[in-house]
Amino acid sequence: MKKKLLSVILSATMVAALVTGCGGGGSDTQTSAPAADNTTTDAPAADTTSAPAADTTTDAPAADNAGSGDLIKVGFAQVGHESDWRAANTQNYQDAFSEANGYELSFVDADNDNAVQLEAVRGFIQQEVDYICIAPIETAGWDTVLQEAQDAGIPVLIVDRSVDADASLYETQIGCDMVLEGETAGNWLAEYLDGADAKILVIEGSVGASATLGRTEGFNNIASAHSEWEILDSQSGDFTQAGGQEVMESFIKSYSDFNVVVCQNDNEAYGAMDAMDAAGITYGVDGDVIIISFDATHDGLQYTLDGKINCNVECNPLQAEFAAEVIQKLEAGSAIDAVTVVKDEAFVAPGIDSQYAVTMSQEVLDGRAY
Ligand code: GYE
Repeated sequence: MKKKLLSVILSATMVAALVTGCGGGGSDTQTSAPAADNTTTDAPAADTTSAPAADTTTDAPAADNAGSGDLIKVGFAQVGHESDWRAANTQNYQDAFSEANGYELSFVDADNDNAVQLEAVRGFIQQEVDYICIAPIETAGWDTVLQEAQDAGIPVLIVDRSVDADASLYETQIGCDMVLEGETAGNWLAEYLDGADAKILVIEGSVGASATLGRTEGFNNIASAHSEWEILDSQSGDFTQAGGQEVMESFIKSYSDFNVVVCQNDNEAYGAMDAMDAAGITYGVDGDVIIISFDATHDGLQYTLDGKINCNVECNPLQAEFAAEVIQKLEAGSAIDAVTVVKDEAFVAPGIDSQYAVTMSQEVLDGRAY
């Protein structure tokens, strides 16, 4: 199943897709819960996952070669296992790219190490997989290896985060609009504060990740229009709970006067809450400090429902169906969208009304699939 010719044809369709300015393709993710069994591996070495039960949660067109023994080989170079979001995203890929669905998935957990991720992609090229999905740890540094994949005739899908490489080096990009997420957080804060002063601490995600860069840019776009806001400090918590806790502990040592903490994912928020609990600082709707989080995973929304996180901006990790759909289109020789934007919502604690967010309820939480 070599893709050399197809890749050339696709470059033409990609240009057409870019010119028509596509985005989204109605990408409203409403998939049901992935299986609870999380098979994320820690091993950086390429690991061909065995097929989980034939339980697919995607709406993507069924692979017509399912069961024929002619599996489509997909290599997935995943960021790591830093967060609940990531675990849900990995599970979603393993479910969607199962043998029962017609795929042989080679999964590599790069453990947030750029060199390991580049090595994984080169391994997929050597294995002569049919498609490569990359969730890039950082935006930078992809040109050479993407060129190598293109030279080998292997189409690449950039998933979750984005790259700053030339778009002609990959087929498509699928993911959430991180700048919009940051702007939503900022717009909600402006609405909530209604002109009151803000002294803001930001716990950023991993350095150089598009999720970090985009959320920071979006939030700053709104903050710059509010002279009554001051961003006191901004440090990376690496999208982990331990990182969030560590950064918050150091913020608490350095700043005695703050009333907003922006955590760029839920796990960082859990760590920040632990640090504030230990220091006797109150937060949430009944506390002194407003907490904004991103991801809106199940546990993050539980904290939002409990009034501990004031506002939680979603990033939907259930994105594999879009990747599968693109691959099926490429298999069929059909045109694909250059960019698929996975849509997000935002959620606020009970008692808060917002034009930017849904007020949390038990019903919303019960409907959460990840
Ligand atoms: O917000 C964070 C994860 O790239 C959108 O990565 C993703 C981010 C997500 O570690 O929890």
